[in-house]
Amino acid sequence: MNLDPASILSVAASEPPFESDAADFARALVCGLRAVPKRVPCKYLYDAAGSALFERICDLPEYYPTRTELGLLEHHAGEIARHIGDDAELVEFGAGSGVKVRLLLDALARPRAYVPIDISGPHVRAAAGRLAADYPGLAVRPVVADYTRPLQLPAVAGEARRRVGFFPGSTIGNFAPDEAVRFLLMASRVLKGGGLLVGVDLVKDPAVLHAAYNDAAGVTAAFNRNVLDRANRELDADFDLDRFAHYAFYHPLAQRIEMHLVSLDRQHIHVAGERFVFAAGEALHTEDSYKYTVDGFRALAVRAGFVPAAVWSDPQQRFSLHWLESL
Ligand code: AVI
Repeated sequence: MNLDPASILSVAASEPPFESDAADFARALVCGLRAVPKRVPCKYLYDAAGSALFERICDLPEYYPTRTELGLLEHHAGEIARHIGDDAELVEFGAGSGVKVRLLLDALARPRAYVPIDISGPHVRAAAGRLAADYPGLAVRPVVADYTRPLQLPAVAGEARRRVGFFPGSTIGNFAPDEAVRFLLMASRVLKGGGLLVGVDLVKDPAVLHAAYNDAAGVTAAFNRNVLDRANRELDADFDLDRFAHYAFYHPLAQRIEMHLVSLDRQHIHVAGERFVFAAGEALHTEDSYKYTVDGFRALAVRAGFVPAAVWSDPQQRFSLHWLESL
């Protein structure tokens, strides 16, 4: 394997094999429909339509994580910047809309480079293009990759003193705890000598959590059902969306929201040429969203070799931002 930084960057900047294409989706969905209970990995919720619906979720009155995290970034930007230090290279796991990373970049002294990593080439290049236009002195180096897999990054930008990761939105909550440790182990390796700023949703009143995943406008339900629509569009499937109910609930012992699509009657479905039966009431499990206590998340980070150095949370203790050092 050629690990020359230039070649890594050029491989990573090409289109496939990293795009989550129809063949990947077909394999994952068929395999998940054969399983008991039926499931599909949550990353397939995010095609263009799913990503647009997720952006609408972020603005919903019931969905507190996005605005709470934005508030934390705004209020504590100076202190966060002091932890990160001058002349940093910022690596974002997932290419967001850019709103959150701009708050960080604006607070940092001489940020040298921004490296957004995302599985979607068009998405990461669009995010990179927008940032590059607004921050002329910043080296913007998008990487097309699945950051849940072992990751090789290009060498730290020439003038940067250390590499710092940014993983906002509590996306880490969509990993099971053991997967989260695996991700954090990889992150602590690529961020050695720097650190990671990570957003983590907190355990709280189940009624607040329930409302956040069962909004009155039905946007989360549409986001959930979109995975079936995507299968119809991409895999020649024949899901009838009206025969599946959005079902999201909080499991307090597991500390997670579970999201499912429940079949309203007995039905047969075809996906990629294969036939599947749903019993009335049978569920397709589409997502988990784990919630942590502050101490619980710090313990998880320690298992992955990080040193938890600071944490910020809102007065209602709904959301937390952790600064973890990788020595
Ligand atoms: C992206 N992720 C952190 C969201 C969450 O809250 O787990 C995805 C989401 N699913 C339903 N609503 C939002």
